[in-house]
Amino acid sequence: MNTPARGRILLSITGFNPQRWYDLLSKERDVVLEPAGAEDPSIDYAVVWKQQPGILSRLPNLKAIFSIGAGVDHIFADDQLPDVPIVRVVADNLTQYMCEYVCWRVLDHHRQGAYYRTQQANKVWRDAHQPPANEVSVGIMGFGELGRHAARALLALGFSVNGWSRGVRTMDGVSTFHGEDGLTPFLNATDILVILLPLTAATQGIVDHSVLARLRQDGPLGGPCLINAGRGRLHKETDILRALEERILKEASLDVFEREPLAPESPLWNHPRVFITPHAAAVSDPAHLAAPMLAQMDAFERGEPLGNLVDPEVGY
Ligand code: NDP
Ligand code: OXD
Repeated sequence: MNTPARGRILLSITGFNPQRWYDLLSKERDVVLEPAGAEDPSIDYAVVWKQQPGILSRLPNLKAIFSIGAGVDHIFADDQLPDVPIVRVVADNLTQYMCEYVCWRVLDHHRQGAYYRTQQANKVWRDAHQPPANEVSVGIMGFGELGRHAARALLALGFSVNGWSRGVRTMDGVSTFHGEDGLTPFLNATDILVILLPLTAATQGIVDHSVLARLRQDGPLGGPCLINAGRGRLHKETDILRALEERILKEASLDVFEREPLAPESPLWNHPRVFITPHAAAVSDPAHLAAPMLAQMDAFERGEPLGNLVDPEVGY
């Protein structure tokens, strides 16, 4: 019996060098690196990060689109998408990175990292009041794959944890809230706000001044803190700066920005109470992600359903 040929892949990546993805995917399948492959009827799958708009709709036999990341806003930015399933990354390796980032930033705000860094620069020897973790509430806005894993790690560290999602989600030991009605009580009960939402039409710009103003102002840290590891266009940078100046926001850790890379003239760079990383909270490492992606294609060709599918109606 003849084994059917394995479907070919178009690799369409902008913003970074696709070579490592190419090398690993092409160990098992024929891979065409964009801009080659346009309109190629032999392409079955597209593996993408910020693909050129319109390119996917020109592939006549495309069967599925695979995002290189957990987020898929970069795919939906293309308004000519073909009607094929979109698979996103859900992987232990990526989840672990995000867990580490969230715990690192929460602990830094909790243990007064900014305060001690300033003191060190000035050779000052003075300890700050340190509340215990269980008096500090971390609120995770976006209680999905990444948010829920981060919640478990934060619970293990002893923090109080709140979660906010679109639909009803529950987790032992976590106070959960959902939807528009749940937002204010969630924010009012939060000292450290962690953003792990997807960027969609419903969430764009959601982290504005009014959200920051609703965070718990009389909590044990002397003011609320913000951590955004979701997407930059979820927040408004002018509102974050205003909230910092007004002291309704004590500190911020930002991994994502409205425009990336963050412009050199942004006042966020030099703000003493802002900690910046360059969209590096949980990087997609092909050494860990290419093999499961190829395995999904194999399973699909055996007639099994694709996993980790995105709902195009809601955009995540
Ligand atoms: P999931 O889809 O698993 O979770 C998304 C969560 O957000 C769900 O709880 C969902 O609610 C909630 N949500 C979505 N829309 C709304 C809304 N309108 N109102 C309230 N809640 C909403 O995604 P992941 O956890 O895997 O990833 C989250 C995001 O993290 C990605 O989309 C990406 O943007 C970002 N990311 C950033 C990285 C970085 O390096 N900085 C790396 C990886 C991801 P419900 O549970 O009800 O569906
Ligand atoms: C992702 C990212 O979405 O790295 O995975 O931002």
